[in-house]
Amino acid sequence: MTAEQEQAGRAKPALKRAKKRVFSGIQPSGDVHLGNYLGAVKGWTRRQHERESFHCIVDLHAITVPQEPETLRRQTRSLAAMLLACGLDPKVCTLFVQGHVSAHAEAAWILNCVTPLGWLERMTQYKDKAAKQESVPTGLLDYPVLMAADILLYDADEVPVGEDQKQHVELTRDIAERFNHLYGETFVVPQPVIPEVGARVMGLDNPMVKMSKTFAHIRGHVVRMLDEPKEIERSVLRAVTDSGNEIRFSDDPEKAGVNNLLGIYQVITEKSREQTERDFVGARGYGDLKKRVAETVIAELTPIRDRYERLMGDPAELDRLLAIGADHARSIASPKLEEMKRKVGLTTQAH
Ligand code: ATP
Ligand code: LTN
Repeated sequence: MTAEQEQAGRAKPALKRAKKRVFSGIQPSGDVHLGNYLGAVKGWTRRQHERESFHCIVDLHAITVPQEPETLRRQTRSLAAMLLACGLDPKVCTLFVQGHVSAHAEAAWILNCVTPLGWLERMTQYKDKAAKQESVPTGLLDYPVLMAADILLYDADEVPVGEDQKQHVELTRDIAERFNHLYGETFVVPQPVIPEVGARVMGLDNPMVKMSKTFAHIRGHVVRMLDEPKEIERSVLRAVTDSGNEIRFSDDPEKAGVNNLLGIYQVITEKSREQTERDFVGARGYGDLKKRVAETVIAELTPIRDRYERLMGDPAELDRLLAIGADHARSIASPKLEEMKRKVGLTTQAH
């Protein structure tokens, strides 16, 4: 390493801001489900007033697996309406579409050039998704570098995600540290923020796998945010449990189904673990538990569905809000990208 690079690698004090900055993303790759909501989106809405928040609809990530263009377009707008319906307030936070801010793709290219291939090949999500494809697009392998670009362009302090994304945020930290070391202090090294409950909502049909858009076609796997109350009731009442009748939290894999239902109830009601268990003292078996959970989910999702329908009635207004979000995002991302280019030598002027 040159003396200049060594000098550049010394730590710079963390940025001082009035509020911590948060960045998170969600793919417009299918219907939003209870796992996305409880593991990520509900927390975003709760914290948006205490943090300077950026929430991004990551369409460039969505195309790492095949997408029908018209469907992708529709889902992008629909996801924007859903996030607003869940409570993200465009006057308080920044909501935008990743592909509308070209800095993300440019920054990803620069970060690609400092990311060893072996780091990407180790990612468990890549291994899982690649195993399901006959021909693996390069973008699928590169997915976490684009995610690092998303986060680092905004100097985010915190990245609120479900448990499945923790490895990607850790990789982002490694990439940030490597770039800082090679080119001088440039990026804030972000922290993953994983909720204590709800970080891994499991499939109702199989409590050993995480609830996922990928399995949404399997009947009874997900509760979609837009499911009708009858459908929600049917899925929850059919949820796989065990042959016992004890309603309590447990790490026992046998009790994963009951644990999942209690977790869903706890995140929605915002009660403690003890209070949650107390609510089911005297319940008559899992039938009562499921009925109560179904009612709780329906009560939470019904107003969201109503707001979603209203928002989808005015697509021009949705597009206007997304354009404002992208303008603001660009005002932060563009100077950061310029700084990256300068550090790497991609501009003719060093200062
Ligand atoms: P896919 O399963 O197709 O990869 P996904 O359902 O995981 O998609 P994403 O858009 O990748 O959806 O994730 C959006 C957010 O929801 C992320 O923060 C992710 O960690 C979180 N999330 C996804 N599934 C769950 C789940 N089952 N429990 C808790 N959080 C989840
Ligand atoms: N990979 C994430 C989506 C995502 C994201 C981000 C999350 C893309 N960019 C930046 C947090 C921060 C997922 O949820 N599957």
